[in-house]
Amino acid sequence: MRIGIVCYPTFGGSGVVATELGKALAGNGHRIHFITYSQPVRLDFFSENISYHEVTIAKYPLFDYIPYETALTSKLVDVAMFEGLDILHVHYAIPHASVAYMAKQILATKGIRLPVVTTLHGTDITLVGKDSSYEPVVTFAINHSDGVTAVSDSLRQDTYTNFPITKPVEVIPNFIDLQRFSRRPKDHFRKAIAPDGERLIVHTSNFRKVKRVQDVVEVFNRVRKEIPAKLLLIGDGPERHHIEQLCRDLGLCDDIRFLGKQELIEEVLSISDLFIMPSETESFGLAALEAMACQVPVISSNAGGIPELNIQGVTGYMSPVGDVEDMAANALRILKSDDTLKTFKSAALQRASEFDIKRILPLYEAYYEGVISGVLAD
Ligand code: GMT
Repeated sequence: MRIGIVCYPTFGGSGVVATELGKALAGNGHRIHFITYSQPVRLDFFSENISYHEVTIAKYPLFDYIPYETALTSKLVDVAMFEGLDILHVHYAIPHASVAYMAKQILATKGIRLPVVTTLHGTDITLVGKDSSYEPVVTFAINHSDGVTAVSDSLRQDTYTNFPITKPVEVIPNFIDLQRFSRRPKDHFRKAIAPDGERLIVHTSNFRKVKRVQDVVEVFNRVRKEIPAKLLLIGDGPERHHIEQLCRDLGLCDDIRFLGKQELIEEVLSISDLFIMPSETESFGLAALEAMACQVPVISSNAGGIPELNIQGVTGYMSPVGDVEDMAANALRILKSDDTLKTFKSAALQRASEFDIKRILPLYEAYYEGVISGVLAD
């Protein structure tokens, strides 16, 4: 198939899923065209089956706001016509689903059919999308996509709750490349960070409010009072300044490292003992899946789709959002004994293997085929 992929090219979960999916599809012989405003961060290798089309935007003094949607629509029309796309897959509803609809209508006037699949990722439904400033467009665009997928059953339910959706929503979960995300021997790295054998706790996110990074620090503070431990915070975002201040206020600066955005995240996960994800909402929790694939058990909230990944008492523990006391008690249950930690580590990997990209890729391929053949069309 000749497949166009539109996504945010950043470190965000939806961009990572879109890029990894495109790479895997290319590996299976499909011809992939990424259409984004900059090169996706995970598009880090050359393949004869992958092309990257940059959306360039002509600036004009009249524009206080750059009309990105118009430029993206024009680019989609151009790529679809020139490359003969069979299907267009857009990730994150805003603004990609409505842009895709517009491109599809323009192509229809030229006698070209371009089926569109929209994948809902999370905050496009649970947070931003349901705001009245976006809702009518998001509803229309979802209802007029030829196929709609959500990354968890929880997100599927949220979609029906938050929007008057008439389209069937297919659940295709996030996935993991177990070749890349596997525990590697990195003892020298571990010794440098935890020289006295301290337990290593890790959190990765975009440091937005919804991630509740302050809870990570509060949990760590309680754990550290009981056992020697260090915390690694990976990523960057609007809340980082407040979190740094909290670490200072709690006197934790010597035991917490802010590592910023990391491309080789699997290397940090390889030396970690516990991952904390206390999110307010989380449609799936790709960051937790990446940790589990590297044999890192997960202490999380029970928000959104997390219970579809993290198994209570097996791969980690879940607590109500904001319950840092319970999260800390659960973290200590796992970390206090080497044997318990070992059992949780191996269960985490076993669970992650169920989301192996080799299992999920055929689901997308079959779904595309259904959409192209018209089986799933209105
Ligand atoms: O929250 C993020 O990290 C970014 C966000 C996105 O759409 O870029 O991630 C969402 O999509 C991921 C991939 O499908 C999911 O694994 C995340 O759970 C989801 N984030 C939220 O729902 C908050």
